[in-house]
Amino acid sequence: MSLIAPRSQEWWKDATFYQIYPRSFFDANGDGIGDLEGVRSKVDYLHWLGVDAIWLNPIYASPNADWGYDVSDYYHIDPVFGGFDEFDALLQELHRKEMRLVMDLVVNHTSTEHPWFTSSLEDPAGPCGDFYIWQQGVESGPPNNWHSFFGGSAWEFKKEREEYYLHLFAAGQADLNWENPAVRQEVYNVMEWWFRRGIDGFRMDVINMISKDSRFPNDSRILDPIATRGTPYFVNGPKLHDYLREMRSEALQRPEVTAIGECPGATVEDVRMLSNLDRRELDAVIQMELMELDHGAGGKWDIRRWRPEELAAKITEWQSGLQGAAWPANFFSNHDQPRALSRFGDDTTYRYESATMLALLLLAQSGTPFIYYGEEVGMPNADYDEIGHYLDVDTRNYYGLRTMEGKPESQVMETIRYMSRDNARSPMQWDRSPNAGFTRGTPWIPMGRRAREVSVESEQEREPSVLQEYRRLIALRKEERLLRRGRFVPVETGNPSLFAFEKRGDESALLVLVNLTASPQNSGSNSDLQTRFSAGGAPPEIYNNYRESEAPESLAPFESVIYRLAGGREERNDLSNTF
Ligand code: ISL
Ligand code: CA
Repeated sequence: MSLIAPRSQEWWKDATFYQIYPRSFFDANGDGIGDLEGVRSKVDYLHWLGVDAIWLNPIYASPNADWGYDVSDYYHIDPVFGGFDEFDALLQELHRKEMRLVMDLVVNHTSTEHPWFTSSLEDPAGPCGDFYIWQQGVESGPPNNWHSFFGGSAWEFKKEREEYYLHLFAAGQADLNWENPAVRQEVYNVMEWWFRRGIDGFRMDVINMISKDSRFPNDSRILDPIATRGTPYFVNGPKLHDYLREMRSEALQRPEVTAIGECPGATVEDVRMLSNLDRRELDAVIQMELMELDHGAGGKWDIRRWRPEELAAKITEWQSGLQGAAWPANFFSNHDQPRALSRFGDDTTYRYESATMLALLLLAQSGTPFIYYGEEVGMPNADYDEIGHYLDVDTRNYYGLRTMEGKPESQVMETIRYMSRDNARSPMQWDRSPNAGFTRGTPWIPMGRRAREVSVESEQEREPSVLQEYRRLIALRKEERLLRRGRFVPVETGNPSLFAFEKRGDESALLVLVNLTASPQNSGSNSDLQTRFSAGGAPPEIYNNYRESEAPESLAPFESVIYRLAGGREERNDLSNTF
């Protein structure tokens, strides 16, 4: 049973989301590309799993410079995914099961094949002339030194206009000029059109980058040569809050829809403003700090080692920092990141243990959790060993730039095998048949290296399994309000490999205790943790990913436990359990 009543307000706060990269989920017609009919045929599975809402990556018409994040028509579905019949059927099927559908809204930029761009290019004095960010070059070079997220200058010259246009991402993704009210109106029209079609909200792509400093200053910081340049002038730009407030009043008045913003580079302070519970610009913010744990000074391709206590500290910082002020969106994986299991866990020896550890950490945090397709079966990185198998523009640009500079190919590939976005874009693994049951054709991107080993089928047969534990934890989260909304209180364990926190309410509390490592760990003496256990022995466990356990004295590799603590009187006046 879904927890969400139809049209209830703020349904997203108690919902567990599941993110679907439609190209890779399930191919119903055998052309090798996942499609809407494929998603529809798996709604029963998602319902069985217990998720309440789906976030679908872009399905709009697109030339695929960045797999759908370069939209050429917001009012059409890319025919490889199906048409409106298939879309409406999927939406209906989800709603029949009381599940919600959130779509991607990509309006920081459009494809350079969008008719607005063509018109802007060819007719500067026409209605779309000012739809994009056009600037004169400086001394026969680009207007400034900003660098695209995908490498190289963020400016592209067009001889038709004798000007450069800005692209914070690929050259095929031109940034829209939000200063122009006509652009903003077009965006609101798109939103309203999809709301009328019946969708339940948007996940808004890089929405914190829509306002640029229109003086376009050089970024004069001393930076690693491969780092993105210019961010202080377009991340959280001068008019961002004005635009979001206008968007709320023009396009987001319906109480039943949600607006979740993706905001790379946002700090706790930024998010306390952007999704402030009173200001309500955005309902929740997807921020990236946890994903930057293994980034060095040069950014994502400059990989650094991270320590378990840093992971714990980041979660603590965000859970505590947003408390009472803003609504968190929590995730460990998405289509832009390596698989969390391969990154923060151990995808070989302790695949089950570490995948369930991450499941518990995700689902025990307050806020809205997002599970990424395949995460629930413990899919590891795709780990392709040839550059030709990588189809992501960012990965290919990185390969091109670095090998051209003379960096050894083996080193470049090692980095790519760890960090490429394609690690998490390989097809969903359904069963043991060829192509793991994803398609009867040839998959658009190769199957992950270990596709035969891990699948929904094999995980459903085993007990316990990653999949069964996800299902159990999703159900537990529905029963236990404290998991969803309890007040987060960090607990000192005296051991940097052990992460513990309470989820407190007025009368009772849960205690979460997690071993973040592949070695057994003892819970320290004289710690905060011991005081929770001292009175009357260990409290009752309501979850443990191990069936036999010596917790709390000693935790096996990645062992993860939830205890129910008796309520302390001192909590009586604490009203903040509504996060
Ligand atoms: O994945 C990244 C770089 O490879 C991130 O910097 C990512 O680009 C950033 O988080 C913004 O992501 C979103 O917008 C991009 C798109 O490529 C991503 O897939 C999307 O999630 C541009 O639309
Ligand atoms: Ca297909």
